Formats: sequence, C-alpha cells, structure tokens
Amino acid sequence: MIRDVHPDRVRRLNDAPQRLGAVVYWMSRDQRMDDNWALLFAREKAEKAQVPLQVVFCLVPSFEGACLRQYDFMLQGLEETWNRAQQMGIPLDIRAGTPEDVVPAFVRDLDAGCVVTDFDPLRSKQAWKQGVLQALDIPFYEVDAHNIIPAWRVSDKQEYAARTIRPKIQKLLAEFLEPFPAWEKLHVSEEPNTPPDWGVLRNGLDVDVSVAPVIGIIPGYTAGMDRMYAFMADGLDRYDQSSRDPNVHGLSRLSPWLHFGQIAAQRVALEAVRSRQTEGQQNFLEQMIIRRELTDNFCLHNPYYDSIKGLPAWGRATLDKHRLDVRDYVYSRKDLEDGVTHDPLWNAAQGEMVTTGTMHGYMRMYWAKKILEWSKTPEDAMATAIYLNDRYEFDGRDPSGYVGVLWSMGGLHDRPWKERAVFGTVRYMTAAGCRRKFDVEKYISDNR
Ligand code: FO1
Repeated sequence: MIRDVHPDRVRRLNDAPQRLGAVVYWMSRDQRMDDNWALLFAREKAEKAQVPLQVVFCLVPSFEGACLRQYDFMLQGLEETWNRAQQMGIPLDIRAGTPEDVVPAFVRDLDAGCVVTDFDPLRSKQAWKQGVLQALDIPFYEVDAHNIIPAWRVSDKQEYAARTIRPKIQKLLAEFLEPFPAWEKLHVSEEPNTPPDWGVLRNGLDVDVSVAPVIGIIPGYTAGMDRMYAFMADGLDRYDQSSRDPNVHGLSRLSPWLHFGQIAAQRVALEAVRSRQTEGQQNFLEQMIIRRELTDNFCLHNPYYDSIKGLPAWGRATLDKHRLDVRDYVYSRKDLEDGVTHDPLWNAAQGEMVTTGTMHGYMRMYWAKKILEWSKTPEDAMATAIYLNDRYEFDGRDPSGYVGVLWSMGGLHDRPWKERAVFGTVRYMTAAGCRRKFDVEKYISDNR
C-alpha cells in the first residue's frame, strides 16, 4: 500500500459529490507516467473507490506559436509515455481537440466518477481548466506535479525576488522534497487500449514546419533521465563555472524535458541533493528549486506575466523615462530573427537558438537585453523576444521563459543599477563584459 499523496499538493476545484465510476487523469503539463503526483493522486482515488483509472491527453492543433520542432519533441515523448502506460496497465488516450470539448465527452463516455488534472499557471491552461470545470458535475481536482513545493503552498502572493521566496521554500523542503513512491499496479485495471494513430494525429496539426526538429536532442522520459544522470555524473560539480561560461557545456540543459513534463524537477532535485556537496551543486539547486518555483509563483499571481505591465513599478517607470532615448541601432524583428545585427556575439546567440532550440542561460540574458537596446519601444522588444523564444526554443511558452525576458528587460526579481540610456536603471550587459567572463570568439565560431 503506497502512502497517500501529500494533501497540500491537491486542490479541489468544485464541491460536486463523488460518483462511483472510473477516475480520469487529464494529463497536460506533466506528460509522464513516472514521478507524477497528479497520476499518483488519481491512482489513490481509484484504489480507494476500487474503480479503474484512465488517462487522457488532449492534443490541440496549434499552441501559442509552437512549431513542428516543439510538437515533434512532445509527440515522440507522448509515444514513449503511451508505451509506459501500457506497461503499467493504465489506458492512455491521446485525443485530438481542445480540452473543453474532449474531457467532458471522455468523462461522459466512461461515466467517470471524478477528474484529476495537473497544475499550470499559464492563462491557456487556466482557460482550458475553467472550460472543463463548467462542464463537470463530478469532483475535479488539480495537483501540482511540476513543482516540488505546491505553488499555492509556497506563497499566496507574487514574491518580490529569489531572496524573499527562498526562506519560504527552504522551510518546506523537508516536508515536500520527498522520494516518489514506487508504482504499484491497481487492483482494478482496464484491458490495454489500442495505440493511437500517430500519423493521423500529426496530420491534424496546424504548425509551422519551417522550424524543424533538432537532430541530437532525443525526446522522451528515458532520454531526459539519461541526460540528467549524465549531468549529475559530469557537469553538476562545475555548474557554477559553466553558468557564466557558455563554452563550458556543463549546464544541465534539461529544460526541454522539464518544460514538457517528460521528467520531474523533483526527481532532478532529489538526485542533485544526493550528489557530493559542492559549489556547483548548491548553485544548481538554487536554479532548480528556488529560481524555477519563483517563475511559477510569478505567472500564478501576475496575469501580465508576458507584458511590460507585469514588471515591477520601478522597472516600468525607468523604461518609460528613457522611452525616447536615441537607440544607437534599431533592428526589425526579421533582422533579429535572421541574426544580421552589427554584433557577432548576439548573432551567434541567435544562431544557437535557431539551430539547437536552446540557448545557454548566460547568453539568454545578453540576448534579451540587446533586443531591448535595439528595438523602437520596450513593448516591441518584449513582444519580439517572446515571439523568437516561443518559436525556436524547446522550452518556449514556459513560466521560466517569460520571467527570463522580464528579468532581462525590466528588472523583474532584480534591483535597480546605475542609470544609463534606454535601460534606465535596469541592469546592463555588454559584449566587453562577456569578454571578461568567457572566450567570446570561441562561442561565436561554435555558433556561426
Ligand atoms: N498541452 C496540452 O495539454 N495539449 C497540447 O496539445 C499541448 C501542446 C503544446 C505545444 C507546445 C508547448 O510548448 C506546450 C504545449 N502544451 C500542450 C502545453 C504544455 O503541456 C504546458 O502546459 C505549457 O507549455 C505550460 O507549461
């Protein structure tokens, strides 16, 4: 008998009476069968009621500018998840359509007794969830399967910075950074369902195929876990050095698998905590736990998470004050997308993103700050950075991406620095500053 999921990881979204019938887990953000608190909670409900457990994933034809690159990664990951579900005796249906249509129909077909879904602070998921909630007359639960500490438990408001959320998280780690229970088969399970027709599902997509999949980045739970173990064995120790040097490939580079929920951040944190105590390990845990959960906190509590309006007052005020400053260079979105600016370092970062679907964390800051410097207005700059990030990065459309852009352009979670043109008191970065930190020529030649 596995222990119950920590009740604080679960939020009940309505007070409809429980009916006898299958438990449905509507999988969305956390697209894995292992290390998944939402699935474990759904299992708990099914076991207690002695009813079957069924999982459904709603495949939407397009999602906020995602291209073939991101959908291919996601669908290959879902194929592995489907196979894993079969192994576990849990039917997983991949259904084309929007959740507001698919989930209520699925629930009716099964005459289900309750629905569980995973937590996601972004407005598209919130809208889906509201749509499904309106259509259900059975209990509907939301489980935070993405964060170690449930976002609603960490804080009930938007936190100001890492230094304000850190003590709140650290106080709760002992309670929530717990190992995942091993999976135990359910007493009542369904006969395995037939595999989805992946070809039909792919043909139903409405995505820009010009942003192609990236060779060498292997999707799926297994590849994500392999990447994680490889990083723990060789990378974690020098993480602090590599976080300042894009030439040192020591970063975890786990963001594609984390974004699609193909692996669990909690699993990564548990492995990192077990590793040798080093400077790199501490820095990595700061990124993996504190900084990442700060991004969900921001998107949960600030509806303007992808806009200048989401910035702290001092950031908005300083950008306004310098709105009319002369820009030494102004580039169109196309120029930036094509990486044809006067700055070879910036062009190399853009090239890395277009070619590999990822960009080193340090370069992401430089990349976004220069877009602010070379755009007509802060609004143009932010829209361009989010557009390019969502179009080319594997981990676009993610709280960490939005926070990264707002930190870089408007000082979100940061503090005022020495005032200068265009940036005002938003922290400034220069190519010269990069040269002092790492071999810029090497980065440029590697990403030409
Ligand atoms: N979530 C879904 O439930 N269904 C989808 O078809 C879907 C497509 C998709 C494509 C690109 C992408 O970056 C995310 C996508 N998501 C989809 C959302 C994802 O599950 C996360 O919830 C969000 O990215 C927010 O974290």
